[in-house]
Order: sequence, then structure tokens, then C-alpha cells
Amino acid sequence: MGRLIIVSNRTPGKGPAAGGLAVALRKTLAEREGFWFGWSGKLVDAPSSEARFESIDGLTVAQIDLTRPDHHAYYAGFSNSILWPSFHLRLDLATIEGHWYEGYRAVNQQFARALLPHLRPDDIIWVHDYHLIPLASELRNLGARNRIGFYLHIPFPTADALYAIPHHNELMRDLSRYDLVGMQAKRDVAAFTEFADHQSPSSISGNPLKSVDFSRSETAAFPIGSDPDAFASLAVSPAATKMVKRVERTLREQRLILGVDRLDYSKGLPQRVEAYEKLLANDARFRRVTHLMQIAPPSRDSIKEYQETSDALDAICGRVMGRFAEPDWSPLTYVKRAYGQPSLAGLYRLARVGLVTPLRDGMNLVAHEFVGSQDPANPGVLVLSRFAGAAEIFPDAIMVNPFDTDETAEALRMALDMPRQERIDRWTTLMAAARKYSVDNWSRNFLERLAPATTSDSATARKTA
Ligand code: ADQ
Repeated sequence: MGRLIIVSNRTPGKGPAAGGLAVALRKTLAEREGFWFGWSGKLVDAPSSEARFESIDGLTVAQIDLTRPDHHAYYAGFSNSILWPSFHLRLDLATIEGHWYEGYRAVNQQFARALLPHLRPDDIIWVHDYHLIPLASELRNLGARNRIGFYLHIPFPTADALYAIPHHNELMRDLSRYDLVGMQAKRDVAAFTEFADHQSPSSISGNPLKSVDFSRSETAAFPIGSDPDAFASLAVSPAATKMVKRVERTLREQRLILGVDRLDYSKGLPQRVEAYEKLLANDARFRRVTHLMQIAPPSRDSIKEYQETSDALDAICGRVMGRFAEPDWSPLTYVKRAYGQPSLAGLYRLARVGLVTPLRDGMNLVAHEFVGSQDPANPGVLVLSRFAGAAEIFPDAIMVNPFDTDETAEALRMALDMPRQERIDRWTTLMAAARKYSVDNWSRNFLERLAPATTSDSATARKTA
């Protein structure tokens, strides 16, 4: 069985892994030989061309350092000010500085040069996310002939949003150099296929661009998930119970509506609070008996658009407080910090409503984690954006258009009024879907498709056949 090399922008750090994804990939790596390759988090004037290997909590990690200017162009620049907003259809929030592409390309070349000397011919390489689209091209230019797969964690854009990205044709050519391109949802594969079938009309000079040949690359949807049964156990763990007790003391009889997100404009946070404001304005019966808790730790806060989202959220939370708070009742709590998974699991279980309303999202793991954490005898209700990849997995959630705050307010009303039996029926179907699309199945399915003969399951199957 070939080794597995996972490549992502950052490698997992010491201590308990923060996200389900890191836990799942760690588990995959623990089952076979290989290592995880990525940026160390260090910025230096003259990075070594050699990767540093170390063992972190039993996981072999190889890291390189970057220069500050390269990192800026690659990370805050091309990746997060061009690709992220464009792929989320927010061209209004993109900063198109074409020169960032050079830094983006340079960092991908640096990754490839540092990785190549450590590759064996039968290694399987699994590259993660939009920061590293050119990596297969760069490795292949240096002579690598390995099976290389790519997984896009964010949505694939519509063709015209893609055309707005500088060098989009080169990026698509880069994608065609992977053996397998995995996406979150059928919607993404459809958008990709539309691009592949009707490629770039013409260049500035009016000459048709040479179209990209995708015939050697396979593209398919591999929806990511969480470990719902692990969340079910976590939600009743001592650490979760401690958090639940703390919050229950302040909530008393109020029903909790919970949002948990990175502070990002794609998550629809101001619209969500506005929907809650409409719920309170439209129906006085929900005042004093409901409470919205939004947990949203800052992310990418060196980027202006993220600071603006944070300001917008501050403003609307302040407005709702000013409009509805009373000396002995506050309608919402807004917490700008990260919590460990046990605390989150406890809060998910305590919540009557999980409010997951991104404007656009690759998948949204919070939806999966919320479902996993519920009490089967008295579950909460998932209110879910139809523009999250999760909408394809969880059709039994209450589905909303997050741009339509009247509709979201109505969905909140329905969720808060929903009888217990209907909550149980809906949750039972949601939990079955969360189990079917677990993160373990996701990584197994992707690797099985990327390198059918080399995964442990198929090897065992062949031996026992
Ligand atoms: P994200 O945009 O980060 O991920 P999401 O899928 O919701 O979005 O994952 C967030 C993760 O961070 C969850 O595991 C959640 O528990 C955790 N988290 C959020 N807020 C937290 C807090 N306050 N404290 C601690 N942990 C918190 C990108 C894509 C998604 C895609 C994932 C995985 O944008 O669409 O689902 O990758 O592929």
C-alpha cells in the first residue's frame, strides 16, 4: 500500500485537534504510512528549501517557512481576497490585485520543490483547498508521476464569477492536472461541468483561449461530514455538562437559538440577527422567552472586509439590544471567541434551534455537529440555508433563503413552535444522513476513488475474497 501524503496550507498543531477535519485526517494517516505537509506558520527572511520533519502527537509533519511578502500575496492576497470571495460569489468584496498571483504561484512552487525529494513513486498525494490549486502542476513540472487528488472545501463558482479571477484559465488547467478533483456538493460539480463544457469565450485580444483538456482528470462530489456519534458522546461529557449548567443558570426558562461560526462574511451573520429582530418585532410572545447566542471568533482579521463584517455584526447586535432588552432580560449574547468541541457539543444539545444560515458555504460542519449533539428524546431543530452544501444532505431541516430575513424569521417561529414528535421525526432523518455522510466515510470514499488498489479496505477485501 502506497504512503499517503496530505498537503494543506497549515499542518495540525500540538494538543487536541480543533476541527473534525483534522481529527479525521489524522485518523486516516494513523492507519497507513505517510505524513502531513504544509506551512509552519513561521515567516522568515530566507526560508530553507528543505522541509523540517517532526513528530507531533504521533503524527509525522513536514513543514516549510515562507517569506512575509510571499505569504501576504499567497494567503491574505490571492487566496483570501480573490479566490475566497469569488468562489463564494462575493465579487463586490474581492480585491483584484493581479500581481498577487505571482506570490501565490511562487508559494505553490516552493511547496512542490520542498515536497518532491521526499516522494516515493507509489505515494498517494491528497491536496486540500483553494490555496494549493497549482500544486499538482508544479509537482508534475518537476517530474512527479504520482496519483494526486485535490479536494475543494469551498463552493465552486459560477462561470462568470470564475471569469473575474485573474489567470482563471491557468487555474483550471492546474485543476486538470489532478487525477481526481473532489467537491462538496452536486451543485459544485454542475458548476464545474458547465465551465468545462463552455470554456472561456475569448481573451482581451479577441483570440479564443486554448481550452483546457479535462479528459485525464475525474471530478465528483464527496460531501464532507463530522463524526456525529462522537458529538453525541461529547454532548453529555463532563466538560459539556459543565458548560450547559453555566448557561442554563442564566437562561432559566428561555429557549436558546444558537449560531456558531467563524466571523466571515459568507456566514450571513448580520442577516441572521436581523431575522431574529423581525421574529421579536412580529410576535411579542417570543420576547423574554427566547435568547439568541451567536458564537463567532474573529478570523482573517487583517483583511478589511472581515473587520467590516465584524463592525456590521456589532452594530446590529447593539441595535437589537437597544430595541428589545429590558433590565431583567437580554435578547442575545454575542461571544467573539473559540470554544473546545465539548463545550460546543453541550451548547448544541442545549439549543432548541441551530441557526445555520450562511449566504454560501461549501458544506458547513456546524450543521452536522448540531445534529450529532441532539438529545434523541427531545431534539432541537435545524434551520439551514439552502445555499450551504449541507442543504443537499439535510433536506429535512427547515430550509431558508438567508437573504430573505422575513423567511428566516418565519422559520425561527416554526422551529420554536414545533411539537416534540415532529422534532423527533425530523431529527431521526437528519441523524441518519449525518451518519451516512460521516467524515470517515468521506475520506475513505475519496481515497478509494483516488487510488482504488491501495486503500486498506480494498486491500483487505482482495485478500479475503
Ligand atoms: P469553515 O468555513 O471554517 O470551513 P465550517 O464547515 O462550519 O466552516 O467549519 C467550522 C468548524 O470550526 C466547525 O468544526 C466548528 O465546530 C468550528 N468552529 C466554529 N466556530 C467555533 C468556535 N467559536 N469555537 C470553536 N470551534 C468553532 C470550510 C468551508 C466549509 C466546509 C469546511 C470543511 O468553508 O463550507 O464545511 O471547510 O470542508
